[in-house]
Order: sequence, then structure tokens, then C-alpha cells
Amino acid sequence: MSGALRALIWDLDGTIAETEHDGHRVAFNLAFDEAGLSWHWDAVRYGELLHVIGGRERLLHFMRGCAEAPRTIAGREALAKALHMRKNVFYAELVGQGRIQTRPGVRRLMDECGAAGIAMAVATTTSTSNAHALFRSLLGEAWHKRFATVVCAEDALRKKPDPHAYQVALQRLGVAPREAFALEDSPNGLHAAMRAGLRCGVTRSAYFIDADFSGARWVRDDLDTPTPIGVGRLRQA
Ligand code: XBP
Ligand code: MG
Repeated sequence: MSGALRALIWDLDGTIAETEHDGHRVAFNLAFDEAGLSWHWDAVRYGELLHVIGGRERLLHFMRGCAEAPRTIAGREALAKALHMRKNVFYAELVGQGRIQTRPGVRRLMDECGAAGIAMAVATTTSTSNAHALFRSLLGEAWHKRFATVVCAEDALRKKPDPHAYQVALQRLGVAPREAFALEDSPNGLHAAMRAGLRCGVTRSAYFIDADFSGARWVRDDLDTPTPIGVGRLRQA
């Protein structure tokens, strides 16, 4: 496989940055407060809900078992849509305040890929507005120059573990699955990458420390520990 690497495809939430506990979760709770709802997602509850991919889908799932939620499906869908929109506004404000940082080794590996001529893409199930707000905060106004393409929820309507986001990224990159490598933090993300035919390495995020990552090329706590993962290591994987 050595030398065949043409592209690195990054997952976003949990992989590039730990966005869930201090970002999305806090923003959901701010949206609940603003709407006058008594709901509050603590760290443990949010960890359970994270198995539902997509913020709007997560809200709908939560409402199904909640007495305070609207009784009709249409009512729940309308509320989920409204809350999700406000959550994303709060999220953009939070990341704009610099509350979220890149995980160890992320910037270093991005720089190495740039120097080695390896194209980079993002395949995420988060909303476009969230991805752009986060990248602006983490990487500055010129963040988009780093990536050949950024595939978000609006570009790939079937969410992980469906491989759609990765398939769209591969198509836009113009590379075959065997020429690319994916980085993920969650079992759903790993399965999405594998189902797209990609090799995938995992940097476990806080909510998935004990998860099963069978099928990953490697599983680590981050890209720098115990030794830095570089382009050479991705080529060999
Ligand atoms: C993570 C997700 C998202 C975020 C919230 O996606 O599952 O739903 O939790 O974002 P990934 P939205 O790991 O693929 O980046 O509210 O925009 O869905
Ligand atoms: Mg993730």
C-alpha cells in the first residue's frame, strides 16, 4: 500500500476537536432554556444520546420518551427543527468565543499533508453552519484553503454509519477508496468509512473511550500519543 496515499478524509466532531461536551451539548441546553423547556442534557445523558447521529434526529429520539414533548409527530418535528436551528446559533457563538480547540496532533498532521501534497477532505454529519463556524475559529478565515472539499449533513443526507458522506468526499476528491485514509473517533464513523471501502484510523474521543473499534487500522487516544502519527504511518496502514 506504500505510496498509494492521495487523500486524507477527516471526520469533524470528536476527531478534529472535542466539540460535543462543551459545544453541542451546552448549545442544546441553551436552546432548551430559551424555549422555556425544563430539559437539560447532562454529560451522561448526552453520552447516551450521542449514539443517535445528527442533532435534529437526536432531539426527535429524545422527545419520543418525553412527557413534555408535543403529542403529534408533526408537532415534535416542528419543535425539533426550531430547537436545532437555535442550537446551531448558540453553537456558533460558543466556538466563536474560542471555547473549543483542535485535538493534539491535528494541526501538525494537516501541515504535513499539505507539505506532502496529500489532498484533505472532511466528511461530517454535522450541519454546514457548524462546520464553517468551527473551522473559522480553529484555523482562521482562510481555513477552506486547506481542504479540497468539506462534506456536511446537507451534502450527504444519509448520515453515518451510512457511507454516503465518505462516498461523496471520494467522488469530489476524484480518488479511489484504496488511495485514501479516513480518521474517525466513533464506532458509527468507523463503520461509515469502512463501508465506503476506506482504511480508517481512530483517535477515540471522550464519549467513545470504551467503544468497540474492530476493523480500524489502529486505535489511539490522539494523533500525538504515544508517538506522532505522520504521513508515513498513514501510507503503511
Ligand atoms: C457528529 C454528529 C453531529 C453533532 C451535532 O458528526 O453526530 O450530529 O453531534 O451536529 P461527526 P448537528 O462526528 O460526523 O462530525 O446538530 O449539526 O447534527
Ligand atoms: Mg465524530
